[in-house]
Amino acid sequence: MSEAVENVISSAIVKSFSQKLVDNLTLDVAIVGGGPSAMVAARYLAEAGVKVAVFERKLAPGGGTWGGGMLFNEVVVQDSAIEILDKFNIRHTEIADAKGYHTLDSVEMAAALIYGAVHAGAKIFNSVSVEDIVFKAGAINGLVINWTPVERLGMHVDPLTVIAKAVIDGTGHPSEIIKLATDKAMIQINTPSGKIMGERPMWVESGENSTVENTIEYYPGLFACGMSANNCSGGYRMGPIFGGMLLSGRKVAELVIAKLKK
Ligand code: 48F
Repeated sequence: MSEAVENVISSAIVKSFSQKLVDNLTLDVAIVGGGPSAMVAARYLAEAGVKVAVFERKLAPGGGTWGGGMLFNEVVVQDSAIEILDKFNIRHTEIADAKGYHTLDSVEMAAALIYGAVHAGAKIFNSVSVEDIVFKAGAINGLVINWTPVERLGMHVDPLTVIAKAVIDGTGHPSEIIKLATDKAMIQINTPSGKIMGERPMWVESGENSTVENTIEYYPGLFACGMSANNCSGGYRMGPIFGGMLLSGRKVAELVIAKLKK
């Protein structure tokens, strides 16, 4: 090796990352946010042969999974979503006096969801913030992205773009992408008011069901999953129970796959 090993390493990283980014500038599906619902969606989409990438603002994908309930790093999942946990090889223990509900280690869950999505073929771009949508002639065409440190430091640096046939808002409680679409593109979304209805207070059973029900196409080519969907349609919050998130991720993948087939 004539070149210094330091340069071999640097050059390999720059080339390999650049290739990965170039390969993912045109996608079937762009997912914003790397929370639990998004990771499940990414895996199901990738397994169906869909070209999908996730753009996550933070250094570590996983969203609200890591911290469990109030930093006690355990979460709860109910029977209806156990087959998704099993698919990702996430271990769980049924609660002795609450049949149908299981506890599991939130760090194991976050790690397994990320691993499962990546190994199925989804690409994750971490430390990348989505700051806008590409909106042409009334249609959602993709995302406007920039490095999170650029966003955080308020640096005056122009972004790059990613083109996609479908966009999934998996940004959690704030529904950042749908908010951008309603505020800046001034579109009416698929809710009774045509606007984001806003998340309601805690009601576990209702929130768990509505998270899945509210996982819909909000505008042609623009879907929401997880807490973003609940915020859009005015569902209740549910705290550290995650079955609804997992089922929402699977549902949004099914909806997008059906749409892409049309
Ligand atoms: O909120 P989050 O974990 O998404 P989720 O799949 O799951 C919600 C649960 O974690 C929990 C809950 C369950 O009972 O209520 O809160 O709905 O993760 C959302 C991710 O999106 C990222 C953010 O950093 C987080 O990791 N995110 C948000 N806005 C952007 C973004 C953006 N503009 N660009 C990139 N990533």
